[in-house]
Amino acid sequence: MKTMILVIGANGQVGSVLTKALQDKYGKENIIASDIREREDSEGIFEIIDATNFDRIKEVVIQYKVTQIYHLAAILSAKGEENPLRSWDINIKTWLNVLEVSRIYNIEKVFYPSSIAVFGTSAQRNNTPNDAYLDPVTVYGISKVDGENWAQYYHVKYGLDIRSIRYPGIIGYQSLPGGGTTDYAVDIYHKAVLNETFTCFLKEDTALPMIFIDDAIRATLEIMEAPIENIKVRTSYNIAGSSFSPKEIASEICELYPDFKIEYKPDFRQDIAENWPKSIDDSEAKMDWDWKPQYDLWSITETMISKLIEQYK
Ligand code: AKB
Repeated sequence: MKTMILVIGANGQVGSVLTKALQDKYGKENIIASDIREREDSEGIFEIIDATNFDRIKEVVIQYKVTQIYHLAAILSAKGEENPLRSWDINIKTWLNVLEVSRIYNIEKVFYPSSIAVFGTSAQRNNTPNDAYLDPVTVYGISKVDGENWAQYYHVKYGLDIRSIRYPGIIGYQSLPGGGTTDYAVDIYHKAVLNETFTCFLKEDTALPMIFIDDAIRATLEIMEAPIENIKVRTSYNIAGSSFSPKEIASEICELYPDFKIEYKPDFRQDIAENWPKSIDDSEAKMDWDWKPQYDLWSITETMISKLIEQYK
């Protein structure tokens, strides 16, 4: 059957870059980007979908004879704490709608993004293993643990081929993330290029797992292309890029911008970060589908700065 891919949440930090990567790989005519509103610069097929509406997802799946769904819509960790019940409702309802549509219309493959936010107070914080005990401290984290378990349930009970990655904080230049705890690691580069002082909402030595957008997108495409027998974890796979603190990013930025200034004003996001891993053990992803990151802190910094200089010209 012809591959037709529906991307839900195509306007977000991952969705926008992933949609382009899928268009390059499968052809623009085979990718349906969707979100609650259309982006001015969107190219190719676009459909408005509010993923809390089951019938709307169903309509698009039938209209385009969709064979794969990437479900990227979610409210992230920091934003989610503003209205926990609403965040829960959106994160879980949209996912259950996607799972049900996929079951009923025999979708071949589904992608579900999980997060390092699934880990909480009980997991070891250095080199956190894939199968650590999960007791998250944010509503976003709770919804991702739940989402992973629903993925496994639909796989075991209905044979749905759902593949999932626990993304670290994603650093990219194409769009600004919204509402995450790791977002400072994107904003900091914008401030550096604009020659502005950066006020960081985390303490200087708060290390978190991060990944460059190119690695995150490549990991997503690779797990989705891996032979089915290689996918042994049906909740979600840890993947690691590189781990670092605000102070470490600032010191790399100073190599390129010696006058760069950072000040620290930790807020409620510090508590979230303190319950997340400092670094991640991704040996299962490496073993099962050959995952390998390519970017370290220095290559992320060089690429972010040169791309942002272009953008701000
Ligand atoms: C967030 O900070 O909430 C996200 C994530 C780690 O999933 N970037």
